[in-house]
Amino acid sequence: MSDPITYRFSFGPWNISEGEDPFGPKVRGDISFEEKLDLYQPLGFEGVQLHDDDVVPDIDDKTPEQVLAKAEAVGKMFADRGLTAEFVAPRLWFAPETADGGYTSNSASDRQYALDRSFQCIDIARACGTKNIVLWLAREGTYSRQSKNSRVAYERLLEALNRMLDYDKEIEIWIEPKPNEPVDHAYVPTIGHAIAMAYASDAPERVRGLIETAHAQLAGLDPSDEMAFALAHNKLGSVHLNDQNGLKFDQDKCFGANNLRSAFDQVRVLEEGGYGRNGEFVGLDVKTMRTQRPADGQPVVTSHLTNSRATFLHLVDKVRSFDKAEEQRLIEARDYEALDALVLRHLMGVA
Ligand code: XLS
Ligand code: MG
Repeated sequence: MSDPITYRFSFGPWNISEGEDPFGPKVRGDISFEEKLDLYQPLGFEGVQLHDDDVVPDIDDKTPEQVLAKAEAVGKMFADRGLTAEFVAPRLWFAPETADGGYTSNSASDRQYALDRSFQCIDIARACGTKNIVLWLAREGTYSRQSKNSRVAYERLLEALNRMLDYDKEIEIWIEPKPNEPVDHAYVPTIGHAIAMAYASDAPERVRGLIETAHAQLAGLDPSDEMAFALAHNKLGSVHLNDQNGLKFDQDKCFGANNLRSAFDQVRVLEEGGYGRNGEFVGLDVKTMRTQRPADGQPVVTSHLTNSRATFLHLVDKVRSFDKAEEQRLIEARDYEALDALVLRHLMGVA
């Protein structure tokens, strides 16, 4: 028996929010990037998930030298606080050049912008201390099927992947699939698509996936099976644990808040699959409710982060303390009703 895994946790600065949504403005006070970084360790987190412009704000208005200098300074801020940059993702959905997508845009100059921005993101990642690049392919898809040739789009995505892999031979790229939002249909909706892209690339060993619970649920899939599929291919770069109440907008609810059984299933697959043994982070991608007020004396809400982390750890205990002999007996007896009830009773803490 190998030693139990000690899990390390990460979140992104966007997970501490001021409550703005498409229907209303901020409801909580502003907080700077630096102040957010100060919160990580006390909350029990050591990994920082990043977008390129979280590291270097106003990136498009800066010279390459200014961009690098800023990224190095931010790397120092992490080191000073005992933090690790987990990954950097190019934000290819904000600039006017990405209105029609980045790598799959119909405009050649916009596709070039996306590639240049991705190369710059790689430089930023290296300068602030990580070799991991996440591609959440936000606008790589369509609102109207006739607007793009999807076969060509897949070729363009693969070419972009290969250009990045060639630009820096040490980076890893983790594709974060999501089926919709902001587009109607995205080109890489599931981990199966992402892993197919990895194998088709010029460096399959350097392309993996990042699975977000809610994204799998939005695709109508079981997040734990998606994670198991990636683990079986040794391609689970990271996870974004959260939850989702049905087929709605991407809610980023607290882990386990909507479906505790599904959260247990995910933790079980991760724990039993050895996730974390190679330094992988347990990443969260959770938002607090807009209604939530900060605790007394605090400028921001962080309880959604600590609650999600605590739920994960409680579920690790539940996985470790599950009656494996009884599980095996019920599997052999093909009594899956009893097996299901065993899980529920275990989660409820009743005999
Ligand atoms: C959005 C994504 C995003 C990524 C990072 O739905 O989850 O937050 O994790 O770009
Ligand atoms: Mg995410």
